[in-house]
Amino acid sequence: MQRVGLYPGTFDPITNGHLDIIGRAVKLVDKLVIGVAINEGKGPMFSLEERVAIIRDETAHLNKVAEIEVRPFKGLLMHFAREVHASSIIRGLRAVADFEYEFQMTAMNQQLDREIETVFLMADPRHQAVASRLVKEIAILGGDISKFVTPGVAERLLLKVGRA
Ligand code: COD
Repeated sequence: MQRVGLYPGTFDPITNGHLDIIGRAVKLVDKLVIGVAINEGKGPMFSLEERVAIIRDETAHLNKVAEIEVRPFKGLLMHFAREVHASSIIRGLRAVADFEYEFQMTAMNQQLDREIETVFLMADPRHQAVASRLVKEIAILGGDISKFVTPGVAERLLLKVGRA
């Protein structure tokens, strides 16, 4: 049976930290679904369509390792996980600060569906501090974002904040 993993997130925009997790996750599953949450509450800078398109571009080369599908979703994560037949949910852990949030979310999700395991991959030390929110702030304030995102993402981000 095909092992399907689901990597959900807001990805506003996708960073080198997210891409590192994706690059490692594709080695663990036959198919990786990257679930892009609408997450209007977070007031995303990039529209859902833009975030999906960026991720498709940035992960196309990984399709040779495992099948990758980038899909938007709204509503409950566990409903979406069932819809895509995921047996695991992949999350990245950066620091202790992530732990409490992730722990609570996983505990709640497990109450909703005990068949689906959440798997945590530790952030690579090189990307441990990278967060979409901070990358956007640096871009807006005129800093160099080239260490945190790919050249393709940097170009779109600088365009978005009027620096290109
Ligand atoms: N290195 C490694 N991992 C990283 C890095 C980095 N530098 N940056 C981020 N990550 C990880 C995050 O820890 C996370 O695991 C993942 O990448 C995605 O991160 P984000 O910030 O893009 O996405 P989130 O955390 O905002 O996503 C939250 C969800 C959309 C998954 C969540 O809100 C959700 O499930 N929403 C659906 C509604 C629902 O089901 N609610 C009930 C929950 S109990």
